[in-house]
Formats: sequence, C-alpha cells, structure tokens
Amino acid sequence: MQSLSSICSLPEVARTPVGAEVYRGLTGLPKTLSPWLFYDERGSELFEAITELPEYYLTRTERAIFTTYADEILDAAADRKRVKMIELGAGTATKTGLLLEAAVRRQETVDYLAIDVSESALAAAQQRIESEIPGVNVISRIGDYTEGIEEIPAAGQRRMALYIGSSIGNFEPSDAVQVLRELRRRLVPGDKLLLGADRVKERSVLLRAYDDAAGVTAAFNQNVLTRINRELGANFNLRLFRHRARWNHEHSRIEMHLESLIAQHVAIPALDLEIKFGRGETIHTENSYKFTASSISSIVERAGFAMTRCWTDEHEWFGVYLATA
Ligand code: AVI
Repeated sequence: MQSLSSICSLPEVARTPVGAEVYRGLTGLPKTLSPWLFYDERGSELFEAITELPEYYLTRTERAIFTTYADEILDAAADRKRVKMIELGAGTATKTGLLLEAAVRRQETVDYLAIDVSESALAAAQQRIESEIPGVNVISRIGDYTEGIEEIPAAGQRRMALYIGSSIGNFEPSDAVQVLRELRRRLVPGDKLLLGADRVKERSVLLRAYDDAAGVTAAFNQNVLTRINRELGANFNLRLFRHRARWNHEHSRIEMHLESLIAQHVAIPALDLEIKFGRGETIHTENSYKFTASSISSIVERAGFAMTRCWTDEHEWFGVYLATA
C-alpha cells in the first residue's frame, strides 16, 4: 500500500489511466501490465490480424458454430417472442452478422444495440451491418460493457446480450463473475446471455495459438512497450524483450509475458522512474483463461444466470453458451 504522501508526489501523468497502470504494474512484483494497454491503434490492427492467423482457431471456430447453429440459437433464446440483441464489446461485429441474419429470417426486423469503447469500430460496424443486412436497426453506444442497456427496454420482447469472442477469458474468474453480475442486474428475468468462451484443450494447440509462426502475437505483445515508449517517453529496447506464451495448468490459462533477455535498466521519464530487470525476469501482460463446461457454468451461475444450452464445434474447441437471467 502506497502512503498518501508518495501518491501526492507522483508526476501528473501518473494519474492518467496509462500512466497509473504502468506505474502500478512495473513498480510491483512480479511485474504486470493490464491487457487493455494492448489496444492502441496499432494493437487493435494487430489483434484483427491475429484473428485471421491459421493457429488462432478461436475466431473461426466461433464463427463456424454461428454459421451452423444461428437459427437454433435464435429459437432457443426467443421463447417464441421477438428478440432484441445487445452486444458488449461489439468491436467490428463481424461474427454477429450471422446472428442478426438469423434474427431477420425469423422476425423480419431486429433492434441491435452495439456497445464498444472504440468509436471508429462502432461506426464501421454500423455502416456495414445497415448496408449488408436490411431489417437491422443498429443503435451504437460508446462505453464499457453494460452502459446503455436500458436504452433498449425489453418491452414484451426477449433481449439477448452477447458477450462473445472469449473476452470473458481475459478476466480473473472473480472479475468475470462481477462483469456478468453487473450485466444480470441490468436485465429482467427471462432475458438471455449468449457467451462465447474458449475451452481447455491440448497444450500444443493452445501454445501455437498464442505464439504463431509469423510472429504476429509476439508483435502484439511487444507493442505495449512501443506504446509506453511513445506515451511516457520510456526507452524499452524491443530487441531485449522476448514474447513468451505459457500454459498454466493449475489456473487453466495461457499467460503472455515479455521476458527481459539481459539484466537491464529502463527509464520512464514521464513517471520519474527507472525500472530494473533481472535476466529472464518477465512482465506478465495477459491471462487467457480456458474453460470446461463446468468451470464456465460455475461463473455464469455465480453471476445469477441459469445455464440453458450450449453449442460447440466438431473438436469441442470452443463453446457458445446460452444462459437465462
Ligand atoms: C481478446 N482476447 C479474447 C484474446 C485472447 O485470445 O485471449 C486476446 C489475445 N491475446 C493474444 N492473442 C489474442
């Protein structure tokens, strides 16, 4: 715990979200940085590139599940009512189109509320969906997670909140419960949650997905150092930090780290800091939890939903779960 006097004497930039996170993460032990720091403009482009890599099975497998089961998912969610859809962290909403098309097949028109922190991603998604899927009424809201849900009240229809892409896996399990509990609080009984979550599988498949041959995931991980250099004037030498992906069996998660190849000091002038790294010491930058049917059910149920149905692919690599509020 830092004393009040040490907090008060910090440079101004340490109170910005990026400055505060870098200060917290690199002065603590073990060194950590929160994964939201990945997503500057370049990081978001690199993440889009990751989703198209042959080794990164998550996106295409979830898409394949939607391609096969979209009509069944909509029927199961609807309880014979009309459906309204809400997407948390919609991004460019590419996979969501398959569900929206199924909704239009079922009921001709559908209201779709897309929530995301990125204004540009939302604008692109809105334009594409409105031009490609007539019948979808897109409402977009800039925000984190659940803000804005009340803007499309249930009003006799079934609302289905989508939280797909295994984003839930980037939270600590207790935080994942909190995020879903907050969502549950804003829904009414009978509303649905459609959750996409990656499953536990062979270690080699998981490791390849987070350490691809073309080095795109390595560049995505190292980009966080470029961001700190640019925004806080630091002097990280990217050639002296190596991308590492590890499978942590005990916690059922892939961990991403940046490993210091030598003993070195890095200056972060905007934070008035000099950070010492030992050879082999890492900065832990991300956890990506992998779930079994029972571990994901436990999270969903602790958040106040009842697990209703699940769909998977032929290898059982990815799960799409429908739960009821
Ligand atoms: C966004 N999230 C679901 C990705 C994942 O698989 O955990 C982020 C990612 N990290 C490395 N590759 C992709």
